[in-house]
Amino acid sequence: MKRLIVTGMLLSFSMLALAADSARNEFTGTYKITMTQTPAHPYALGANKFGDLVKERTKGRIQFKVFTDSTLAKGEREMLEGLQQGTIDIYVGSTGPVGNFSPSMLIVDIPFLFRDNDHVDKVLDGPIGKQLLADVDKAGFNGLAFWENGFRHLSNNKVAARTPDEAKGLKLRTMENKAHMLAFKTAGLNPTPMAWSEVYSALQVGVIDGQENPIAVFYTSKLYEIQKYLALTGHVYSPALVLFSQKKWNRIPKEDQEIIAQAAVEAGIFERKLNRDDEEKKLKYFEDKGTVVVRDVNKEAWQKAMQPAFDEFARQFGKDKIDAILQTR
Ligand code: EAX
Repeated sequence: MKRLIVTGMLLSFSMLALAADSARNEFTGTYKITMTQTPAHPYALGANKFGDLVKERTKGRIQFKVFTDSTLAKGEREMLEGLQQGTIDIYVGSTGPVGNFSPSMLIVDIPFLFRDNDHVDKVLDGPIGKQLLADVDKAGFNGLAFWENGFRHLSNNKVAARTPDEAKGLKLRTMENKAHMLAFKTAGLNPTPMAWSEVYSALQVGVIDGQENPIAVFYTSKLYEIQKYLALTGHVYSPALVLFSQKKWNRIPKEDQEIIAQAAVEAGIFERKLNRDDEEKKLKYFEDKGTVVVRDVNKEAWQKAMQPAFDEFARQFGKDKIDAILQTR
């Protein structure tokens, strides 16, 4: 009798396991990746790669569709709100507005925090980056990987902007990021937050004088057509994130979650490399198109002018956290 019960239990256990197994292998899903950037931007090329890897490794059961140019939402804040509500599946975008949802993330957007790409990779791929990614959980996001937007430079139609003094009073579009806004305000500019999809036309009609973004964005969004000066300030490094809506994520079987998470990291290595390639070639291209690339920027002057903002956020986050980033080698 006892043996019968045990055999019966074993049988039903293995049947359960079998059922779970087949449910896993039958799981299908199509998810939309949304972004503000164009199909030529490394975000989009990285997202295509991400989708290819997932499709291949799930034998087509899980597929992604990429929606560029803010087609699913007006800006990155709206995309993040959509993730929380479950109306947007996947976000590929900057960390810029993420600090408004997951407060610890704001630390990466402090000006003059990262020295170079190598420093960036060590921090974001190390324990500090892992913790920041884990923290976004509380905001209703599932953080998959850090990609990159890049070091940001200042463009405008009025002055070379070698120093903040020269750029005084410029009406500058920024992201909805407290650290960026305070940094430009303390440096004497007039920061104006705005969704990316509105920036090109706002520059065209002169509602704003300038904007700040990495070289890849200046290139793929053709800002050289409408901006006279591009000053290579490199005032802040702008990471990018791949975030999944938790509402959607939680319905995906664990094995598939692992495939997706791994693919996001691999596609990120590809995306960062693309983003960093050919910067000098792109700068030459801007010059050919008539934009003055200001290479002799007085970086120390910019850093000094933004120091009060740095100190303010260093106080907020704690010296130990800032030092842990600065001292990463
Ligand atoms: O995430 O809004 C911006 O300036 C960002 O750099 C852009 O959307 C890329």
